[in-house]
Amino acid sequence: MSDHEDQIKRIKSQTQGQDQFHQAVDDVMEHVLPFVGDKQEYMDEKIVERLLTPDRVIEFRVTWRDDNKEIQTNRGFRVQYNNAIGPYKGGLRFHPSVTLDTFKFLAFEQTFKNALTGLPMGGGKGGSDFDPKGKSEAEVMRFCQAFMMELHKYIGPDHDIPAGDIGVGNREIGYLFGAYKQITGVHHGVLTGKNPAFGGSCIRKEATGYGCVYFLKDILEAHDDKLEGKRCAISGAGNVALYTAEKLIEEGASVITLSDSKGYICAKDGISEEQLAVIRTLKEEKRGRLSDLNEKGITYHDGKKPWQEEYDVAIPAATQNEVEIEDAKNIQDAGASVVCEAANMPLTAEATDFLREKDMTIAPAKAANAGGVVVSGLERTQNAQRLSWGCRKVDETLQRTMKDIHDICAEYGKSGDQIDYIKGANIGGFVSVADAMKAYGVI
Ligand code: NDP
Ligand code: 2IT
Repeated sequence: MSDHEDQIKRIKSQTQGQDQFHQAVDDVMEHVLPFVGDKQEYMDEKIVERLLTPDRVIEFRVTWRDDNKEIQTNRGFRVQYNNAIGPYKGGLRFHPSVTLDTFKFLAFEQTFKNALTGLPMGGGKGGSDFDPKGKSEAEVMRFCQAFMMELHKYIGPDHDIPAGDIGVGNREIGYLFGAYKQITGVHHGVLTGKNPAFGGSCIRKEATGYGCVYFLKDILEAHDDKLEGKRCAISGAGNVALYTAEKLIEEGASVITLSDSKGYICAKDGISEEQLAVIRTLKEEKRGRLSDLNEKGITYHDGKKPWQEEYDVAIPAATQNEVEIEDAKNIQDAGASVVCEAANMPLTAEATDFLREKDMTIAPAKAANAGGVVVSGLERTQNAQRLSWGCRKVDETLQRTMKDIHDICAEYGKSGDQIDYIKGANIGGFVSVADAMKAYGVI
């Protein structure tokens, strides 16, 4: 066993139960270890060993009062994983299932994703086991204020800049930013994903989904293929799924499915623009369920995932490990040739291995969904400049950056006349972080 494998084994035994973190580490190290093996400078500097532990983990209590005047207590987290390239940057997730493991895996992934963007951003992630579902507006607001009462001590525009993720959208960012401003008295770019009315960037809301579609287009072009006419199955019906769907339809592809945690909808001939607008109102404004939808040509499938339909491209956009081995087999049977990971780590390790063996092109999350953090980076730039850019400038920069990320993946992932995007993203992200760490010496 090599030194590195020994270190990974040691870290895993010291962090038992953090299975998602281990899965993310294994995914990256599968490609990074052979790459660093013959590079003395990375070996001498013990870069891999240093990257196995976050810079710091912050865990705190959030106490607030619900509408019945009862006191509620939740757990809050911020994992500041690595700030070699720039201040910690990454979203906040509010979901009842989260643990420290969730945030460690997400912050580890974010470190390499942010490096791929070429923007000066380190990796972090945080959030709470608070469940916004079924809570009143006033409860969500009070929770966000209580959460920020503690979080504000650890963040800042040159230190750590959170944004949204599952359960944290425009509304929550508004409450969080309002609380930060009230506590500190300062109005600056400490959060991204803000409403454009008070410092947010045009296209940030759409950016992850749009970026995913731009990346998919780049992949298809590299394979002498095109997006127009492709049938796409999407899981999820949140921020990322909805704006992926919007851009796909705009580009002439068809969106066959969307899903939420209770079931999926299917439109054999594709969801129309008008139907998507209805779905957006249902999910974004009414916070309803897909089962409430009543649209011609759209069927609802309770308790099922969308992968058994027929399509060319699978786009998991809900959550981690949602595509299990049986789903991977369905994706293969569906006749798909590309899986574009819009969610973070949406495939189990087993599902990834199965699809790689079948020569499926997999666009890994740290490249394919980087569009969100790219526009977050541009929001920081605009805030620092005290300017607000036009939508076209942001969108063009997003498209160009997704193409640059594609080219980094192609450079480091070339294998014969194929591109291994997972390998390319892992090594490409690692090299940037490792080179910065090397320059700082032993700290
Ligand atoms: P949202 O909260 O807007 O939507 C999440 C969607 O995923 C909902 O449809 C939700 O269904 C579904 N979902 C969540 N958890 C589960 C679960 N455990 N099982 C099944 N379905 C689930 O989140 P986003 O769209 O922002 O995030 C989706 C994914 O994209 C996440 O992996 C996130 O980390 C990633 N991502 C997000 C970015 C962003 O800018 N927002 C940027 C890059 C990546 P239901 O409503 O029923 O819970
Ligand atoms: O996973 C992600 O990249 C995000 N949730 C967005 C992070 C950000 O800082 O915009």
